[in-house]
Amino acid sequence: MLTRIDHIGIACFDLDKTVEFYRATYGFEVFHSEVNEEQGVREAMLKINETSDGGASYLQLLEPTREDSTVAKWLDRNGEGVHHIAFGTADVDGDAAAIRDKGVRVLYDEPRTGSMGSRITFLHPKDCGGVLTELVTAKGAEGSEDPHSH
Ligand code: MC0
Repeated sequence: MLTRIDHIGIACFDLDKTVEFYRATYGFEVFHSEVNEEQGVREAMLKINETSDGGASYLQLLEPTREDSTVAKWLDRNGEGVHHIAFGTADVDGDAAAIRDKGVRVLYDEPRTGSMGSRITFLHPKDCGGVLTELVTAKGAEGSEDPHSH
């Protein structure tokens, strides 16, 4: 079950500059940052709020680390802006399988590693009304994000 907006991914050319914009304009601080070599991104997670399923919602600022990364390609075409939306679930495998059964292309056979050790997969934007959509299970949250337990 998808129980929160886990994050909104925002692509930018200069991560440090963008982090400073979000800090100076809104007062959001960096909660976590990392490089994900597999995805070709350097990212900063800005925690916005905790959610009733025991998780949290973030803004995820993304800067490409190499020219052949998906985010570099997207920036080249579109410029900076909202790149994807991610829904949080306690069961990324089960939800991805159920969504695949509905005819939506799930991009990975097995979830890969996302921010903060999460397990992630993506749905093809062409099957989701033009929105690149990610499913996320936070590290250690498998089976624990029960929206009825709070
Ligand atoms: C591409 N398209 C998008 C899009 N990216 N539409 C909406 N939002 C996006 N972000 C559209 C293109 O405009 C194009 O439409 C069509 O999809 C094919 O795009 P393409 O770039 O020519 O083709 P592909 O197949 O090389 O790549 C598209 C695909 C790729 C979605 C498969 O970007 C992908 O694998 N994305 C998932 C991984 C990812 O994005 N990682 C970065 C975030 P037209 O109409 O021109 O045909 S990593 C992350 O977020 C992590 C670390 C985390 O959350 O923890």
